[in-house]
Amino acid sequence: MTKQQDTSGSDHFDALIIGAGFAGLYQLHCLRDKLGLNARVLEAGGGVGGTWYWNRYPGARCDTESHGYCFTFSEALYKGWEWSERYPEQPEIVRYINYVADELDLKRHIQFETRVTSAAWDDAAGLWRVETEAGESLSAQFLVTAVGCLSAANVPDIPGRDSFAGEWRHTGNWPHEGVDFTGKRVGLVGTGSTGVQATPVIAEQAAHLTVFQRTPNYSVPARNGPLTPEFKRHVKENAGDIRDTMQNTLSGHPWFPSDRRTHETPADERERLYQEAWERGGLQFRATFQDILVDKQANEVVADFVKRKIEETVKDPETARKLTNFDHAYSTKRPIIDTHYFEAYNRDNVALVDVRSAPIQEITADGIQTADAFYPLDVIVFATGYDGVTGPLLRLDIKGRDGTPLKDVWEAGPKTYLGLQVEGFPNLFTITGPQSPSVLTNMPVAIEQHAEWISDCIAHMRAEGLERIEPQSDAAAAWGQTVNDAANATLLVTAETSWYLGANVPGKPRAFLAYAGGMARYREICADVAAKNYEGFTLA
Ligand code: N01
Repeated sequence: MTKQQDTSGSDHFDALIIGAGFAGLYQLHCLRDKLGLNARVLEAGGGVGGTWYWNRYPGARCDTESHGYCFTFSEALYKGWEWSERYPEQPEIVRYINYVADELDLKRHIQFETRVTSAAWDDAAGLWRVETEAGESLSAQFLVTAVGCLSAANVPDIPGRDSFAGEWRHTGNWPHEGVDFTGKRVGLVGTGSTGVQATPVIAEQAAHLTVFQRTPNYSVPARNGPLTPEFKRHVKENAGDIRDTMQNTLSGHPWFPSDRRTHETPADERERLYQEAWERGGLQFRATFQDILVDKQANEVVADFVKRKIEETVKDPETARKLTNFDHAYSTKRPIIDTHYFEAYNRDNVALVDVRSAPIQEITADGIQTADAFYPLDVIVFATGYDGVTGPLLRLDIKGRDGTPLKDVWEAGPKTYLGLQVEGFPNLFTITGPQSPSVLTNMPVAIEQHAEWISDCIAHMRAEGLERIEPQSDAAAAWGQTVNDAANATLLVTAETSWYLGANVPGKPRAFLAYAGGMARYREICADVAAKNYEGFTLA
């Protein structure tokens, strides 16, 4: 592709894509190889992988089963890769993403170690002007963010944090060389998906591990293990069916939820079904009955089952009590699966500290001081999550028409149309953006649908000689209502401490961040909008 420049002398592209994870790679393939656009990916990291490039913490593994955690748009690509375990570990996922990038010859159009520091819409020129940390200025007609939903780390601003004499790390920005816990007293703050994965692995190596828990979480055994040759063959022979299932189910996972209702099923039968699901393990546990996220009493049945399992596993009754002192209904925060998390508390070198009843007050040079005790530490691991979904977009410092910052438009929470575009920000597309199914689904499925929709939209614009697209006010407002209605129809909004509601970041507006109506329904809505000549968008 020949190099182009705009009138200000900046390198100019048809499309700039920010991020080289699953989303950025597939978007580049769609725009460059299907539409023939001059496209470039800008990536802050030194390699492909996005969240998996940065999240190298001990125990980092995907919760989606490996045969569903990959691209399905190309059967050859799908069949050309073989996963080794039921849930892929971080290094294997990075190898997979490199396999995709190499097979599709994508790396030559990815600019690594390039952090975008701002992006501003130039209305007169009809293009996006993008600045990088290294001082480079680029421009493009289309700007696509592929920055992931969980890439802006939430490091708690605890007094004294930076006076800690030992090493502290956030799990989302883990050193490539790893952290050696041998002989160390380790403090782990946070018990979400990440803390639950890291706990048993750190416990194996550290002299002592203290887990600081603010909110207890439900978790179900993952039951990871190597894939059998029969299963690998089954996956290759049924690639098409697996893809169909993922595209037509609520969550984008390679299974359909049961259509059973809790209170139409006798109690002993429910217990048997939950026991079977527990033994099978994995996220599919929550799909044993169809009503656990909409019926409070049905949810109490499953919550009680999980609570009993934890109580049976954890030997110390006081620790078990702290681990089951739930403040939310089952699965209303991101459901967790684990490998020997609760068992880790039976080890002599692991202790649980409840920082809800006795909050962390400060970090000193030697450890963590809570309201009722001091814990001497050599290493602190913050598994404290992310400024989810909106955070990665807001830190790009995006300015739309008239220089309006995105953060002003989203002051009271995100406003989008279909989670794909924002009014006042022409030609900006947000892959798995706020108010799309994003974090409620299996990510590669959501990413494929978004990247294809964006690519089809740009193809349509090119074919029709159109240069700009942005949402209409009414359509965006109606979509906001649809998103709220979908969330309010579930128990998801009752989890007061959920990052789905932005509750984990001080000062973040309270708004449900994703479309909860299901991936299959969302796919239909987006297809319908496109079929109706991009209804709700203004194209000029
Ligand atoms: O983060 P989280 P995460 N003092 O926000 C606590 C995805 N993921 O990194 O609940 C003390 O869930 C906080 O407490 P509370 C997945 O979507 C996927 O674990 O706010 N504690 C909570 O316990 C997941 O949901 C995979 O009261 C503080 C924890 O830190 C998302 O990433 C693996 C605190 C944060 O939990 C985020 O998961 C891992 C403070 N000041 C993650 N601030 C796989 O697919 C926060 N906490 C495998």
